[in-house]
Amino acid sequence: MGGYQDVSVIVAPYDSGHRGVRMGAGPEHLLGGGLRGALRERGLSPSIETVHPEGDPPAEVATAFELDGLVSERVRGALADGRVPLVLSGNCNASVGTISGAGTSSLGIVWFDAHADFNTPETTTSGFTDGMGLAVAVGHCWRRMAGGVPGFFPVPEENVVLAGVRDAQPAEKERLAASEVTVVEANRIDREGLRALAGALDDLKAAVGRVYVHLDLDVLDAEKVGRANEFAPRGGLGTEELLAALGMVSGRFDVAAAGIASYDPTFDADGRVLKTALACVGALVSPSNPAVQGDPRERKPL
Ligand SMILES: [Mn+2]
Repeated sequence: MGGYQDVSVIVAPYDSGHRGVRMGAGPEHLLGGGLRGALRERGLSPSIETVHPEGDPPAEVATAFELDGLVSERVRGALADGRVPLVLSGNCNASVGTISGAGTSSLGIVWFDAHADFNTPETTTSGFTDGMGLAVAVGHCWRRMAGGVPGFFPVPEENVVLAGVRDAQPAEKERLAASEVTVVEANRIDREGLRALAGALDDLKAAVGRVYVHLDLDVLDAEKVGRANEFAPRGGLGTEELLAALGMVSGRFDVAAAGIASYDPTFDADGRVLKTALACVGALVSPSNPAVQGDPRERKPL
């Protein structure tokens, strides 16, 4: 992250329009569980601001886009103040607000997720708006709603790297294959290690210098690390692997903004996901983090 002075933590503690419920409890659990301390240890003095939608009663789609608008304004304000925005949200679709606030011109997206979040209203079988976040970001659906988010403009498909996926639905796979999104599936990382991701990032680097980093915590291996939410499928990245991957991103790009989403503390009774998430924050906001640079995989040519 080049040139920033500090961090603005922007908190959107909602899941499907409901405050503090399920994954909506994640942001405040991260804050209460040591996120401030993790940032202060790095010499940062984070500002923390929580956004609240006013739409009443809450409605999944309307509230998601209302939150996007609020997040966009806070992100833009943070960047204007020379602070890098770190958005903690229940749902991944808050990323639409984050990229809007960061400005999508020459912005790449590096999206870590077990799921593709690439459904549209016409392909979803769950009806869960959260499964459409990346599709919205590249302009594939909910265009009028996204158009109401201040600063929104779709990110070109070719400027997106989706990593760690292992549970895409058939329709999503078809839509991804037909798109220019670069997918680095979890099973490919299993086989080839992080060099699969390195190649994708190098290609992205030829197109953009700044990225939004999206971290759905269910990209983590539910057995080896911990279960981030009820939707986490088998397999996934280990803690060191994810930290190394984030280091590869922050080593190549100016991280314009970052987001952490989909953390339901109910599934993390022993706090292992929390611990990993805090380490990830360090890797994202501090490229000199020795935990990242000291990883032997980072010293090998990838
Ligand atoms: Mn997701």
